[in-house]
Amino acid sequence: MNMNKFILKKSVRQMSTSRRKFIKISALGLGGVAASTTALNLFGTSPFFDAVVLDEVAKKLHRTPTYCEVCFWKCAAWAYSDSEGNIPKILGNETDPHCYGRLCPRGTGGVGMYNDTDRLKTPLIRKMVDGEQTFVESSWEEALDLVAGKFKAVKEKYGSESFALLKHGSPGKHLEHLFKAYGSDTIAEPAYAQCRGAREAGFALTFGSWVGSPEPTDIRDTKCLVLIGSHIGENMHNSQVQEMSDAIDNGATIITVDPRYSTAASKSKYWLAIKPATDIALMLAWMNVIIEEGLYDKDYVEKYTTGFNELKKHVLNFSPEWAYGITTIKPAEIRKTAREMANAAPAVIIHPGRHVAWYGDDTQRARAMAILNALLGSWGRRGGFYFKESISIPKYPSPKYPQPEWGWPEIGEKYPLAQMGITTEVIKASLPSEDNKYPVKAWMVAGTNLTKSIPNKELLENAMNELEFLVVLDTMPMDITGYADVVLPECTYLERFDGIRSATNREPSIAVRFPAVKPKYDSKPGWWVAKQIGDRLGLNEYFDYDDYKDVIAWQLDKMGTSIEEMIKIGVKHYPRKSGGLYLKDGEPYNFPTSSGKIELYSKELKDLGFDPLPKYTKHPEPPAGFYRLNYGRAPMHTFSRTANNPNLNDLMNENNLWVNPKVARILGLTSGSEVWLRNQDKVTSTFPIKVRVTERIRWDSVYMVHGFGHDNKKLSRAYGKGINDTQLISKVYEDPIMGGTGMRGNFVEILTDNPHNTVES
Ligand SMILES: Nc1nc2c(c(=O)[nH]1)N[C@H]1C(S)=C(S)[C@@H](COP(=O)(O)OP(=O)(O)OC[C@H]3O[C@@H](n4cnc5c(=O)[nH]c(N)nc54)[C@H](O)[C@@H]3O)O[C@H]1N2
Ligand SMILES: Nc1nc2c(c(=O)[nH]1)N[C@H]1C(S)=C(S)[C@@H](COP(=O)(O)OP(=O)(O)OC[C@H]3O[C@@H](n4cnc5c(=O)[nH]c(N)nc54)[C@H](O)[C@@H]3O)O[C@H]1N2
Ligand code: SF4
Ligand SMILES: [Mo]
Repeated sequence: MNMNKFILKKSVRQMSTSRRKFIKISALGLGGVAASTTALNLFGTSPFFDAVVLDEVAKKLHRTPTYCEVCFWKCAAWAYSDSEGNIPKILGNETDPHCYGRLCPRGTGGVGMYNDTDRLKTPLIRKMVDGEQTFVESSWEEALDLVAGKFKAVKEKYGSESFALLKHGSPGKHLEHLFKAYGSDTIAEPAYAQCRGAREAGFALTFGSWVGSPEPTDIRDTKCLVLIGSHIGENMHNSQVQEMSDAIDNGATIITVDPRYSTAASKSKYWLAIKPATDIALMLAWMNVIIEEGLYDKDYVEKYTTGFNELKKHVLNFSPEWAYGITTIKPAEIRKTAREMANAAPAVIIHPGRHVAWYGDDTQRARAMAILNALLGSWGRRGGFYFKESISIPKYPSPKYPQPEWGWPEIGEKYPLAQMGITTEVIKASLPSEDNKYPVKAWMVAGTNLTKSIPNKELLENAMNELEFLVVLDTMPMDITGYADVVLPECTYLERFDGIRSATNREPSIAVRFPAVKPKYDSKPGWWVAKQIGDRLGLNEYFDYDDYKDVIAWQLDKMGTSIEEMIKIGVKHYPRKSGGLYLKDGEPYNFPTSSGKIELYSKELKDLGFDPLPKYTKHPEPPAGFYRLNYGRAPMHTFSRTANNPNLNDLMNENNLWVNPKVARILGLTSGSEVWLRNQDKVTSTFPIKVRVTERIRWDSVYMVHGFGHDNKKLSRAYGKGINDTQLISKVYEDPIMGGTGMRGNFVEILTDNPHNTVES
């Protein structure tokens, strides 16, 4: 035992001396590329999503209930498999409120995750071979023994708290259980500080509750949907896109505020091509009009809100004329759109957005959105926001977790209203320094490709260099795996059991994920990996089952159903228990804020030294010769995770740089020209990108789809295709309220000559 410990510590040290050369192994051969012809007519009358059409072939196949893992909307689906282990089709579950029986193009193409021959196939261990660091294939036994040994070593040397879990998606849940049992609550995910954290903080401050996922937006019944930088239609969150399509058919007014002519903008009555980073000014002017013209919902404001007088005073001078100078939106347009919203009220939605880590004042921007909704009385009203409900999944018996001495809340203590771990703070805590009270020494990374999802690559790489141990659990040889000491191959969602999905929606429902096929290669489910490590750490009591199926069976039984029933239905609905979907006329209602009211004026923010009412702050603008780097989603891809998916890569295999014709003329660019980008901190893109000249982007910005420009040659389809926006996001604007990392204040110049041909300083 002691000997073992000594060897472990020694190898930990050896690891840390020659750290951490990014391992690129030459590409494997191209796998069979499956074709997919999903209709992408997003808002048209013909089916824009894959409809539930069971052809003769599918009828002969075996169907298994699952929920999709291509993004985090988690649509319930049926995987159709044959006896040879092929999955010819995945279709939406008709009774599922997340998808209404139709998957988006990514969900349909999800089978590409299973078929991708570039997948991780066996555990890999970083070793020195002929003086070179390389990955050597290993057995699960060897890899898990090594990983468990590191868990023990870190615990003995520093305490369990020093082992961090950075995770996203389904595997994260299983590993979170392992980490908590082991004594570490040092846990974070990019879906908070890099995504929706600021929105949750802003809405919680105002209404007392998170927006959550799916957003409880009553889009199907709305009369007016206001999208502020939320590009539903390219952002393919399924039921939202379908409900928006229905709302358009029913004559709802769409108002889109976006510096880019998005798909949503093209379906809108009003497209407000706002100057980037000025949205708070627009919203203050809208409040000004709504209050000055008496268009707000007086009964609702009187009954349910507090701080109206302060708000009224605050917005008095923020006229549309004032906002015009800031936003470039004409005063008449501001007035007209404010009146449209008020006309539709309370069936109006100022959509809270989702990825809101933009400029650092993001919680305040979310507050402005929340306040507008409150003025129009849309929260708890038909066509506005409904009161969501879910059913809780019974907890499988397991001992109490030990209490760690510190964890994510302490690491993020600088940010008083952070409600989840802040990835970037965990990363900073991994840099050794005298005054680091919370030293992080090792990471497990599961289901998140940090090198693409976390801004400030230098910080990330420095932190990874300092780690004593880094283990990555992934399905694909993504960039992040190149930094690992041990890589563990997870099987895809189509090959495993996972936790029961409880939907927070108009009514509660659950969905299950059962394996449709056996795991390919030597890959294993995340639950199994967690249990194997747990057992090696003597935490057997926390993993008191042989198969995760037993856990699910136990939980389903407690919920009045069974594996047998769920195999047949996939989704089960439960009645609401919390009351109506909407407020009844004049119904007394206690909002879960400290005052019991919707807080237009936030005393909580005031007490913490922040602005109690949102105000506009000017943000830096691109210097001459530079353009603001804007990014977003494409309907057929999810972040970086689908770039190599054979089906989805077929639909789009690289990103383009949207450039306004004015800029193209000045720089002599035409559509298809290859350019490189260099940002304000002299970071140059590794790869080039093809230009797309289009009026759809303002002249002060350029735009690209996030998730391309992969560095790892093992991704045979995605390697070197397009530019990685994250690489160019070296400047981060921190949200002082909740620790979000604003990423939209980076500026790039466009290089027409290959900068990598010349000697760079
Ligand atoms: N520059 C920039 N940065 C961003 C964003 C942006 O738009 N631009 N968006 C932000 C937002 S909104 C979010 S939510 C985050 C998302 O950030 P991430 O969750 O990190 O997103 P992905 O790039 O999809 O990385 C997911 C990883 O999970 C792996 N994976 C997929 N399925 C499985 C599985 O079943 N098991 C395991 N173990 N691994 C799996 C994939 O191969 C991939 O490596 O990024 C944020 N960061
Ligand atoms: N197909 C697909 N769909 C997805 C995802 C995916 O990867 N692929 N990811 C999902 C996830 S996790 C998230 S968080 C959501 C994110 O999706 P959303 O929350 O809808 O959008 P964002 O990525 O924040 O914003 C992108 C839009 O903001 C605009 N924009 C940029 N700067 C400004 C500005 O200063 N003001 C305004 N008003 N607009 C601006 C851009 O032009 C672009 O149209 O998408 C989800 N849906
Ligand atoms: S929205 Fe699309 S990718 Fe996301 S879970 Fe649903 S089908 Fe899958
Ligand atoms: Mo996100």
